[in-house]
Amino acid sequence: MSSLEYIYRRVAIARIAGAGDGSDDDTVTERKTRTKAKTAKPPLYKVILLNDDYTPMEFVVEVLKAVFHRPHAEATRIMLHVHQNGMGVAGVYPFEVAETKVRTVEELAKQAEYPLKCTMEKE
Ligand code: TYC
Repeated sequence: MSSLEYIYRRVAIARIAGAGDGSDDDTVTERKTRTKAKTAKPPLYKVILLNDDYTPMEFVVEVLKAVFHRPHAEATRIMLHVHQNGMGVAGVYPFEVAETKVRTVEELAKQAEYPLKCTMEKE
């Protein structure tokens, strides 16, 4: 008997025996069906601006507009929040984006010789 014939016979026997319908005694090995949709969820990081006594308010507003793409009114609101509360969230991003924004803010502040500081924190 060829191996193909052998397989056909096994299948025929299994059918007659009531298998071949996905039941446990089927000859086919099955993988567990995925029951939950696989949603990739990258961790997000808050970019936090810190208050200080020397960086001008207008400079912080311009940074929020240029680096964090905040409209003028929202940039002003965030800056005032930081001014009054000591710190505030400028934006929330995946790790590498947040890292780049922190570095950009620090570079702009350094160039302008202001002590503006910025950190990041996992959400
Ligand atoms: N406190 C600063 C001032 O009075 C303004 C300021 C706001 C500085 C937000 C930093 O992240 C900051 N000029």
